[in-house]
Amino acid sequence: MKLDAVELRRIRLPLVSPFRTSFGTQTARDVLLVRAITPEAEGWAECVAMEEPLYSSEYVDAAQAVMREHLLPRLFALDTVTGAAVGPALHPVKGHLMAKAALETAVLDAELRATGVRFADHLGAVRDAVDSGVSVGIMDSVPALLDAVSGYLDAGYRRIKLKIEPGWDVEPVGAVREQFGDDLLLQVDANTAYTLADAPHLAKLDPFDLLLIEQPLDEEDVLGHAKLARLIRTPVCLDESITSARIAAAAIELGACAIVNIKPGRVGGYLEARRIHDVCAAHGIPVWCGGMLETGIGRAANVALAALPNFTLPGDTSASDRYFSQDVTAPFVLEDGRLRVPTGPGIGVDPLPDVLESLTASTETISAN
Ligand code: OSB
Ligand code: MG
Repeated sequence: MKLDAVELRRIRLPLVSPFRTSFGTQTARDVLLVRAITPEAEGWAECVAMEEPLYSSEYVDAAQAVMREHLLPRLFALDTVTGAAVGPALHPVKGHLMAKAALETAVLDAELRATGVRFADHLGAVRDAVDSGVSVGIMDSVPALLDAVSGYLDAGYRRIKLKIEPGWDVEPVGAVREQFGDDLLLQVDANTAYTLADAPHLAKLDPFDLLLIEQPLDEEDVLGHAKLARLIRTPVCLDESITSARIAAAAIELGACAIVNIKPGRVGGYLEARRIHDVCAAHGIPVWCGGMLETGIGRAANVALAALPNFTLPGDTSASDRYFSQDVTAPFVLEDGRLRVPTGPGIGVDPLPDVLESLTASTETISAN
């Protein structure tokens, strides 16, 4: 396949409600969509880099710049391009995993659409629908949190994840456990807000029988997570720290995680995400699919990934209406607490042209030569 051009499109979508984490509050998404144009087919992907470098060092303006200045010239230099060829071609450029992931995914989508293969089948999916959880932001009060959780449970979500930070942890988690009972699948995500010195405090979450605590410590503190894991009963899950299959293998050997959150954007793409899935499976470590408040474009590919065999815990793969009043694709809807894996070739969804136009802030097309 020859890569003729790539369109980089920025769209802006309001969130249905503010999403507060330990690193900030988001009220809207500034999304970079990538469209790979080849003679045979077009492919789509969503870059998950956020507006500010608060979750990771990447941010959306930088992702667009590195694509334009450093990544796309390397892809255009290839005579033929395939999804599998993107990683090796971009390997000399350090970091920028979210930018690389979006380019690889767009090329892979074009390739799979051209050959009529579903993204899910290409990755090795074994299910046609995936269990959905929901990530619930930090709220102003415990009653407001109980209200929000109650609404999500009524909608059918199969697992609740509460964002926590110092000052919003033991009390709200205890209140949710108390209100909704012991059968509720419940977990927490600290987004690096604690230190190892907080271990005695985090041990106060032990009685709530959480599925896991996600990324309590700094992204570089893999050893700290291994030490923490010996001081608390709640299983430790890593998100920010896991940037490759190699790091995942090291973290597992060190005892730093009993569970892994896989986000394709964070690890450089779906092919590396699958390698992490395989490494974890080989070590008996369950995985689940994280999210970055994606539109339907990114969500479609995530749902395909979440259909792989070792994704045994519900993911942050929520329905479109949890995020947006109008998604850019046909909406993902909850069916008995699950999202259906798309059935068309490639990622199996297309942006709705009118919606896309109405949300577009800017478009840049970069061509070979
Ligand atoms: O840490 O998992 C996270 C959203 C943005 C950045 C980081 C995270 C999240 C979420 C929401 O928890 C997941 C989702 O519903 O997409
Ligand atoms: Mg997380």
